[in-house]
Order: sequence, then C-alpha cells, then structure tokens
Amino acid sequence: MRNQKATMLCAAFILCGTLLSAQSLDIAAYPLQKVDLRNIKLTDNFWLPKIRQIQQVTIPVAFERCEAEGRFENFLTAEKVMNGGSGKVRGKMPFDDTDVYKIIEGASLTLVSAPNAELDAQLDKYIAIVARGQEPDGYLTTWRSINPAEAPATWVGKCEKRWDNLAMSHELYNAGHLYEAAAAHFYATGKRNFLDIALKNAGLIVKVFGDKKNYDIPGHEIIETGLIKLYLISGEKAYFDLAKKFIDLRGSSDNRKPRGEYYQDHKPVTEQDEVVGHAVRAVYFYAGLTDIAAITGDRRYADAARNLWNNMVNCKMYVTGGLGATHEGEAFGKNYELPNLTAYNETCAAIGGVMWADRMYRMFGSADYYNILERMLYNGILPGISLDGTCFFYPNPLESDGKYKFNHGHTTRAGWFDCSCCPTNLIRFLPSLPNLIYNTDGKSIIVNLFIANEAKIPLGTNIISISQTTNYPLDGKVSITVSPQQSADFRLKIRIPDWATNRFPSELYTYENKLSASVGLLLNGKAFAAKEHNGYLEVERLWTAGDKVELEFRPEVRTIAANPMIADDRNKTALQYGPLVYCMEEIDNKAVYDRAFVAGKFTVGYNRAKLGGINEIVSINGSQTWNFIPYYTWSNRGEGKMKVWTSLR
Ligand code: FUB
Ligand code: ZN
Repeated sequence: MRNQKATMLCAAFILCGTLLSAQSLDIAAYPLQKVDLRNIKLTDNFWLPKIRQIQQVTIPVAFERCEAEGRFENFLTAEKVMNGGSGKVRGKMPFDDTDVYKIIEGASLTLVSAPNAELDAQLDKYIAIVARGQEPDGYLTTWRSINPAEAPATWVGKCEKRWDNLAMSHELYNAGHLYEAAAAHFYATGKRNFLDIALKNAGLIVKVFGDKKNYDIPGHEIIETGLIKLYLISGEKAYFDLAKKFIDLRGSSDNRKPRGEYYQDHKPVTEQDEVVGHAVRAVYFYAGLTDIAAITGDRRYADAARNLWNNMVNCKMYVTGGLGATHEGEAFGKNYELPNLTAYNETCAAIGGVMWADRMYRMFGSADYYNILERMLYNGILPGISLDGTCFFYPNPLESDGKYKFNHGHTTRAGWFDCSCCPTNLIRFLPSLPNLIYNTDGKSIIVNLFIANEAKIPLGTNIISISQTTNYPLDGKVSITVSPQQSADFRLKIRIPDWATNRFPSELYTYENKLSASVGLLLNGKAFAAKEHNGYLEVERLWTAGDKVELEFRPEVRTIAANPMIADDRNKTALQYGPLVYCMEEIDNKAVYDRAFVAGKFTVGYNRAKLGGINEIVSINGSQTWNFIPYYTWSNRGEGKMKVWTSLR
C-alpha cells in the first residue's frame, strides 16, 4: 500500500512532465517528514560560511586531485578500451570512480543554496565524461572495464568476470554512490543527464541481481539507499524490490555462504542486535534497513534497527559520536572497547551515523535520535575537515601523542589520501545539512537543529514561513519567527538539546555536574511556560504572521564521566560546552599538558582571533590553568599532542 502510494506519486510527476522538479527525495511512509532543502535558505554565521567554503575551496581542490590522479581519465580510458583501444587504470582503489560521483553530489547540493552557473556547467562536462566510461549495457566500474585482470589494489583479488568477487570489487558500491549522486543532481538541478546514467546502470543491476537465482549481495553497502532513491524518483518498483532483497539476503545462509561479521553478513537482519564489522558498511546498511522498515511497515525490520541502534549508542559510541574503535578492519570493537589513542572513528562512519540517525528519528520520533545526531555532526563529522577547507582527517582519535601516524601515514590533517572516501563524503554531506533542521508530522513543525535560516514549510494546505536566528553553537539563544500564509492552529516543537539537561542520551556517559540554569522561553516578548514533552518544548496556539518565540538554552561547562566499563576513560573527565566536546591541545598547554588536570573553576571566553572564533574554556585551579578548545578545531596549528579525556589524578 505504502509502496503503491510512493509509486503513484512519482508516476504522476513523470506523466505531467515536470520530472520531479518539486519533489523531494523523502519516503512518504516515514511518520515524520523532512522539509525540502530547496525551501530552506541558510543565513547562519557558523554553517553557511562552511558550506560556501565547500563550494569555493574544497570542491575545486578535490576536482583538481581527481584530475591529477586520473579519476576522470579512467572513464575515458574505459571508453577507449571498449572501442578496441588500450590503456592503464590510474589510481589505487577499486572505488575511485565514487570520488567523482560524490563531489558532483555535493556540488549539486551547494547549487541549491548558492546558484553558480559556472559550476553547474562544469558538472555537465564531468557528467559527460562519466557517460563515456559506461558500457553499452549500463555497466560502470572503470577499472574493470579497462583491465579486469588487474585491479588497482592487490587486496581486491581476481575479478575477471563481472560480479564474481563482489566482496572486494566494489562494483555495487560504485553503483550505490552513482545512484545517490545522480538523485541529488537531479533533485538540485532538475537535469536528467546524470540520472540517465544511473538509471541505465540500475536497469542492468536489476536484471542481474533481481534474478531469483542470484543470491549474491554487495560487499559494501550504499546501493540499498541509492536504489530506494531511484525508486522514489522513477516509481520503478524493481529498484525497491532489489534493495529489499539485498537487505533480506544479508546473513541468510539459504542458497549462499554468508561472509561474516565484517560485512554484517553473519545473521539474518531481523536477528541482528549488535553493531559489528566495518563501521561504514554497517551504518550504511542500517540506514537502508530503516528505509525498508518504513516502506514495508514491517515491525521486524524496525525492531532490528532499534536493537542495533541501542547497542551502538549504549555500548560502542565515543563521546564525540564517533563510530568504529579499531583500525583493524576499520571496525566496531567489542562492547565498551573504546580506546582513545587508537580510536578509528572514520569520518565516513560519522556521516553514515547521521544518515542513520535521521532515519531512526523519522521512524520513531524520539528527540534522543537528534541528540545523538547533533553530537555526531559537531564532534564526529566536523573535525574531519580543516578550518580552511583543504585538509582532512580520515580517522578521528580522541587522543594524539604527536607521533602515532593515525591519519593514514600522517600525525596531522592531510590534503588527500590514496583512499579519499572521507574528503569526498564531507563534500557530499555538508551541503545537505539544511535538510536536517526541520521535520513535520502534518500537525506540527519540529525544530531539531539550531541553525539560522529562512524556510517555507508546507503544513496541510498552508505554508508556514519560519525565520530562525541564532549564534548556536557559540551561544544558546534562538529566535523563531512564525508567519503562516493563513493563521492556523498547530504545534511548534523545539528540541531541548541534551546538553541543556542533566541526562546524557547514552548509557556510556553521564553529565557529572548538574545544570544550574533552566531554559527560558518568551512568546511575543512575554514569558511563556511551554509544555515539555518527550524532549521537546511545545507551543500550540493559533499562529498569526510575525509571532515570535525566543528561547535561551544556557550553555555551561559540563564535566562528563564515562561508564567504568570503558577502561581507557577511567578516572578521567571530558568537557563539553553547548553541543561541542572540548579537548586539550599541547600547543595551548605546554607546561601542564602532561600533568593531571584538576577540575577547578571554569571560565569561558569568546576568542574571535583563535581558530576561526571559538569559546575557549580555561580551567583554573590555584595558580594553575588549563586551556581547552572545541575538539573540531584541533590540529589546525600543526602537529602535536591532544586529548579529549583528561586525567583526574
Ligand atoms: O571501501 C570503501 C571505503 O573505503 C570505505 O567505506 C572506507 O572505510 C574505506 O575503506
Ligand atoms: Zn572514509
């Protein structure tokens, strides 16, 4: 029934020839809906400059790297080989094609908030190059088209026949990123050029893997959510069926040999209750599972998603929201295995964590999904990119001794990697951020992130204009002006961030010091006692144009203690101010860095000149002081030591 609804909706768009220009990529079956990115204009002092920087600095640099390392050339060489010529694969990964797709995806999304005809035309040029590397039947993985006998990395192994080494070949991972990117490009520009490449490829993949006798599954997930996006755009149910088949086959030993935990292929999905294996694979898989749960309405999928989520948040998540404890296998560790110096915390895993958290929220509606999402956003994803937008972290440890080359051969940030999945994932994710600010359930508008913007939100037949102003995360003041087209009765729900309460949204950590201030709220300038429900402040009334809600979440320095089961954090404390987790960097604390930190009095001061403008925490104990900076800003001043968890004795 739900499938039918989506199918009919999409078919209608295609029939009337508007080709989804007004359609978002949302799954209507989720109880909570997103607000179309195209209806949200950022005005934010914190995020807007970062998204502009992605378009103006990071994307050109990344395209240059792709040019220099032969990513585009591979598409042209594939074409040459198809036409009887010869050539060599350039690059080192079997998924180098996806860097190109992911940059196009992010660039397309930046066009929504910052139209740029030159970039738009450049994307068309690049898309035309991608098209040239596609085989006539739709197949697209350039290294295999060029020379199937010689994968770019020895660990890939033999792939002479298409699809015969899915565990390592990344053929379906390449397809998945192609679909995600093409859907975003279509959504942002209304153009079909990239989408047509993706649909041609998906036609082939459906033919091969939709076959009842084919029981193989992708070696690296992402195609599941990608296929679902193509399904939403085209109404072609075969795409949805294949995504579901890939989810259902994982862990099943009917007619196949499961590949094991690394691939989340150890038990049938509905029996999985512990997050395991390669962390990026895992969270992409769980995001796909949650989409399938929403579309089918089958509780077994939803229950599995919830069990997995609870295990991740309560047993395997760093205080930064980082995911994946071990370099070995880039993987989740055992429950409570959360070392700091050797933490892996791949930037891509935090991005996948947010993709999943957003879906869990839309399915279950609890504010805690957003509390975790916010933690991942500011402390798991944002540290991945340098303040100038040109250097990146692949792993994100919570401690550095200044010597261990945790960042794939580097002790500090690097401009690019042989495997550059994280830089290009940041490029694709950050411009999509406005899409996470609001949700609706038809009767309420829900403010989940505090980012200044102007939005137009449809509610029934009404359109509600919302203008949000804030300096978050530097302070907790938020002002929301509500102007419905026609006066209307509805509920405005505003998430109370966990840092403005005494409850940490994970059993792994607790806020030790109790908050002294409470949240203040004014409605049209007068104090208003909003109802608090399930982590939200709720204001329900007849709204008329210009109604204004002002609130103030008052940040204080929070001291955080870890569950004693986490060996590495025993007798240590972490600091948080607002949504930002803090760290101590050697450069600011030369004389005292290695001495135990004794929490005394804290002062917080805004330092405009430091690290792009930060609130610096200074802890004062007697004559001794320790300085802390937001974790996302560390390693922007060269190599050196850093720690999030500081010793108490
Ligand atoms: O395998 C593709 C990507 O490369 C993974 O998602 C990352 O963890 C990196 O290994
Ligand atoms: Zn990555």
